[in-house]
Amino acid sequence: MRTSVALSLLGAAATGVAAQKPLPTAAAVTNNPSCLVAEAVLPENAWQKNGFPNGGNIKGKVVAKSGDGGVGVQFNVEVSGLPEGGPFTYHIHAKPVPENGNCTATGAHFDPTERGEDPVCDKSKPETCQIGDLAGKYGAIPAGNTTFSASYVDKYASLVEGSDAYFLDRSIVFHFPNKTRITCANFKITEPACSGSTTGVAAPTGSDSAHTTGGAPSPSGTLPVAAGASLSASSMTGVAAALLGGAMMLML
Ligand SMILES: *[C@@H]1O[C@H](CO)[C@@H](O)[C@H](O)[C@H]1NC(C)=O
Ligand SMILES: *[C@@H]1O[C@H](CO)[C@@H](O)[C@H](O)[C@H]1NC(C)=O
Ligand SMILES: *[C@@H]1O[C@H](CO)[C@@H](O)[C@H](O)[C@H]1NC(C)=O
Ligand SMILES: [Cu+2]
Repeated sequence: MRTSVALSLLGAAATGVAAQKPLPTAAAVTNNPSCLVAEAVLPENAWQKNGFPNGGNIKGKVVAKSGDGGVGVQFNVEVSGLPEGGPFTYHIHAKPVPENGNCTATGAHFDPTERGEDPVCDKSKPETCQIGDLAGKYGAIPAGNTTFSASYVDKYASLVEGSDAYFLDRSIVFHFPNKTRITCANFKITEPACSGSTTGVAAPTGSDSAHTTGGAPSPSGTLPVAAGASLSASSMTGVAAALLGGAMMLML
């Protein structure tokens, strides 16, 4: 009796170690700048370029803007011309799409909390999912649909350049059920942050290795900065912009 109790306790402790390794949790973002709008527009004929004759004629875009009151990011997803099959997943990936459109070069899912792929995302605990796993958190594109639209607010993504959860210098990738990449696009800022927007440039947050790998180009367009000033993204790095933003705040 005593032995079996001890053994079962030991067993519980052993499985407990494996099963209860806590997943990191993403912090809710509350300081997203208002007015800023970014879009990732899927390219024409991507399925042919990527070598999938059965890849449909997929078109569409993912629009991202601040949720109400700066809380999270509202994503509006609209896709048409989906191929047969499914369900199709889609995610924010860690790196931008290069000039040649190669979706494989976008790397893994955007995962600043480093929770990894396993276990799969539990929709009821979105804070424990990869920030980039939008299909995991809000649902994949169902099988048999040639069109898909969805709109939701993700609390964990950031539009504040320099923060770990900032994703506008990254990409969105759509997948076949076997994970092969059908099409992909980069986010581009189409509307700058409002002047007087409370936030826009984050205080520098120290090293952000995921953010600086691969020489990721800044999104084209303008960077949101304090006091409504506009700076050309191509003329400076995000770090320089963040430092300048900090300096401007000191001056004001
Ligand atoms: C696409 O990118 C992947 C990963 O970087 C690379 O291995 C592959 O050769 C690239 N394909 C083409 C056609 O450039
Ligand atoms: C699936 O397709 C139907 C008909 O085209 C459409 O009404 C429905 O909204 C689509 N489902 C989603 C999730 O977009
Ligand atoms: C994945 O699925 C697509 C669509 O059915 C197919 O064209 C492609 O060859 C598959 N890739 C692999 C590696 O099985
Ligand atoms: Cu993906």
